[in-house]
Amino acid sequence: MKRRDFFKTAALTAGAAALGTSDLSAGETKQPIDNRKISDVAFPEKRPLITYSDRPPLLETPREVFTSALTPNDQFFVRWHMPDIPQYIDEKSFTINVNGMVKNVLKITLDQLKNDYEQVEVTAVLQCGGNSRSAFNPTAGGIQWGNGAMGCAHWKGVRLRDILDRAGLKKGAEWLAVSGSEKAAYYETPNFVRELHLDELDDHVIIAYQMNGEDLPYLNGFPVRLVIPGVYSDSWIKMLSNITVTDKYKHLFFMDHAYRVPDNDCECETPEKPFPKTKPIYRMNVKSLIGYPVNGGKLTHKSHTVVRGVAWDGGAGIREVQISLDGGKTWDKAELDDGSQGRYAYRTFRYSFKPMKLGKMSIMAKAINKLGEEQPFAKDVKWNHGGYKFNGIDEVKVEVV
Ligand SMILES: Nc1nc2c(c(=O)[nH]1)N[C@H]1C(S)=C(S)[C@@H](COP(=O)(O)O)O[C@H]1N2
Ligand SMILES: [Mo]
Repeated sequence: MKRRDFFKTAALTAGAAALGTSDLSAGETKQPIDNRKISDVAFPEKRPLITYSDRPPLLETPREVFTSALTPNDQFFVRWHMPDIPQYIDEKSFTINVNGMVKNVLKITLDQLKNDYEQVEVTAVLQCGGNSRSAFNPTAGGIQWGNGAMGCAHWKGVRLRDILDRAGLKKGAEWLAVSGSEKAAYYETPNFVRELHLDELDDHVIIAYQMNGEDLPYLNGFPVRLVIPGVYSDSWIKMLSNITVTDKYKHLFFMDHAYRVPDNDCECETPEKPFPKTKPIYRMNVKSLIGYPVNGGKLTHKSHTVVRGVAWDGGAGIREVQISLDGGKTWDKAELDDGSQGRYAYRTFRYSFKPMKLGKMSIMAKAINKLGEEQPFAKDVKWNHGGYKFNGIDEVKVEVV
């Protein structure tokens, strides 16, 4: 399909699916809502996914996809803030504009990006800070994501650092304001602009034009997006068209009001007593997800069963994944893949066992990273008003038949 026809088709085919409501009991954080219905219809370049809205497109990846180290592009989740995404991107005239406190203002075409700079690659997890938000009780504001507002891809592009070097930063330059090609729907609505401190940028931050060896899907930010390995994806700007270098943090709406947690040790608060000071969510905490079996799945009595899933963190790397078949009383080590995808990628795990007892059973997974940080039980995850950074121990309930 031509990119030009994109939204015409999308509007015709994608109806927002009705979603189940939360079944949490009062006062506890529990497992995120799982097993939501997959939409009957698909967006262009996507298979049918869990659909929260079609304008803007909000699509979640179902659990069973998380058995593999890379998430396929056509099943990769989608999140946009603004309903008005450009309907057409002209690859010949598209430019990334670098301006503000630079010696050379740049307008980088896609051809220049692919030919005039060193090309680099990284495998990295992209996870929304609100992933698994539906676990919070009382309900935290925002999209009530299950566990699939995340994915892992192999990205190819150019170091942001190399581009800034080419532009030449002026003395006093400290911040970058980055934005995509979409516009706010009404002029009172703030545009989606993110700010990054220059000290935060390491050599792993890239402007990517390829995802898993292909052009980025339109909904994942064609033609280029920012990739910030180890960090929640709110600043992984899609359809990246503008980078403005400044000397000051500008207190923009989406920086001051979204993607922040309480600035205390537990990063927690209560609805009655919000913590007054907040900080950006930034680096991802340690987490894992079981991809097989899924909730409600059936296992065959006494047959060889392999639990599979993925684990990740903010770049320290995964040391261990443990499995519990008795509700978290005892734990046993899972086998990990060789880690060759690097410290920002999913680490896949496997655990073999034979279910010897008929009836319902629980399977839990807990990841521990190389800093010794581990996932808490879901009920022990502390509440924050934005519903960010849920990383409770994962659990699926299955039946042995
Ligand atoms: N241009 C643009 N980039 C954006 C956003 C957006 O609304 N517009 N949303 C951000 C957020 S909050 C998330 S979770 C990720 C989602 O990336 P995906 O749609 O490729 O999964 O994009 C980020 N980059
Ligand atoms: Mo997000």
